[in-house]
Amino acid sequence: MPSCGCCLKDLLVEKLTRSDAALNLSTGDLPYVILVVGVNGAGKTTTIGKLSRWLKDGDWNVVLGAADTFRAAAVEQLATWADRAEAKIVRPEREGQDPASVAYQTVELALRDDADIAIIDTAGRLQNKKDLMDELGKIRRAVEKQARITEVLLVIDATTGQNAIAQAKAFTEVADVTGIVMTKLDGTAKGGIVYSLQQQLDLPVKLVGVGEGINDFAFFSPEEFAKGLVAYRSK
Ligand SMILES: Nc1nc2c(ncn2[C@@H]2O[C@H](COP(=O)(O)OP(=O)(O)OP(=O)(O)O)[C@@H](O)[C@H]2O)c(=O)[nH]1
Ligand SMILES: [Mg+2]
Repeated sequence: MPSCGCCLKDLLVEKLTRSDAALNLSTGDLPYVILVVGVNGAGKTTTIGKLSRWLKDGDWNVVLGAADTFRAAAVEQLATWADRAEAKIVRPEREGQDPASVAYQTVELALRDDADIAIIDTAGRLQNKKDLMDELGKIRRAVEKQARITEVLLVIDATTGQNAIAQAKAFTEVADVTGIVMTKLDGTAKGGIVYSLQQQLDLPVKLVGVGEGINDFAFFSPEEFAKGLVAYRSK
């Protein structure tokens, strides 16, 4: 392994650069459906808010689906983000409604409204809770009755450490994850796990979260990431 920071950075950039890192928004097969999954508190709802605003600013019409139906507060949190992002939202008709049916209704509204994108928020779930993990399969199947799923984004908190690998493995098995969102990279965590995720699981990191505000996200840049990581290691 080269010892100078500059060579190390270049090597990292080379290893981290992938052709499938962009969001899959060019097939023309509308509406694009994005399913957002992950463990509790990883940053799913916040990421959806940020992404929706960015899409709206790019003139995409977005519908959000509040398929986290267990807590009324979760629906309200998504509704607040929908307001900020000027997106429509499909709410459950009652607390505890089957999340798969909310997902179905979200795609239904997106089709009816000629929306470009439907983004479905899901409840946080631990990867070792079989029932909850199976529920993701049910949500997928409900969506696929009407549309293809374009992206399944797995949101991972950068402070998670090695457990991120176990999370990614388990979610990929049930939900066919297409990309990772690495949140909370604004904190002390430098997200060294990004490298392991890409290498061990062959999953691209697509987005990163760098704060709690609506603009605090970015598309993953191997260059920026490697710079930060190498600077951090050499401190
Ligand atoms: N610093 C920082 N905080 C973040 C980031 N993303 C989310 N958060 C915070 O993390 C906390 C949890 O975020 P949520 O978006 O509610 O996470 P969630 O995955 O939807 O949580 P559940 O629905 O409860 O599973 C909130 O306080 C967010 O403001 C980020 O990139 N940086
Ligand atoms: Mg949430």
